[in-house]
Amino acid sequence: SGKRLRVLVDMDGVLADFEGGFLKKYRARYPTEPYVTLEDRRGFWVSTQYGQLRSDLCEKAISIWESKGFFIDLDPLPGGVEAVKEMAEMNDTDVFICTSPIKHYKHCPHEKYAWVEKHLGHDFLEQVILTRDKTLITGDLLIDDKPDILGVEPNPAWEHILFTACHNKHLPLSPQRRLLSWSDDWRAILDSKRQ
Ligand code: DGP
Repeated sequence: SGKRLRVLVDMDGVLADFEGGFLKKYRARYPTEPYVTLEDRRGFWVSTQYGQLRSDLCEKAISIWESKGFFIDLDPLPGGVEAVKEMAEMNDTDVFICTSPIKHYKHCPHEKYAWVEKHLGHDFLEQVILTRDKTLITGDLLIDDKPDILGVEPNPAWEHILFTACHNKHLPLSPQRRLLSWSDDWRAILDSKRQ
């Protein structure tokens, strides 16, 4: 017993397959241009790696996630929607989806809400937090695939659990605890934070 547990769950790369969706649409739109396989992905920023491949590919990469339909069309990652639903049903547990919209705001914020409604249901819209600075949000856990989550708050309330993704799986010395996938023991990680 004791106080309630608050879990913050990231969206892109944790619940929604941003990397797979990006590569599929990039290859469809630019079929003759070079690309980076998911096996060869390194570093969080897709545009940075594409820019290193050839400088003009940076803006071509950006054009993909700035397009209408990109975020709503993302497939759920295996087990994520089911895990979040189960978490939300647990005693003394509050779960929020904590996601940073891209600054090209024409489609992304709308489609993020639409994705949550489509995959988790209308009532789950109550749990959505859109912020560009996750350090401001208080919680016990933040499950996120970004290795470095920085912002204006130097000491965030949450413990960052690094969710494994194609771009971070080779990092040798991540200071964070990891969740390898939604088949990994996320229930034990939640239990470890309960009073
Ligand atoms: P989050 O996963 O909540 O930290 O949000 C990060 C967003 O940025 C997510 O939609 C993925 C997206 N993203 C990935 N690579 C790049 C990039 O190179 N540039 C920009 N602007 N956004 C990127």
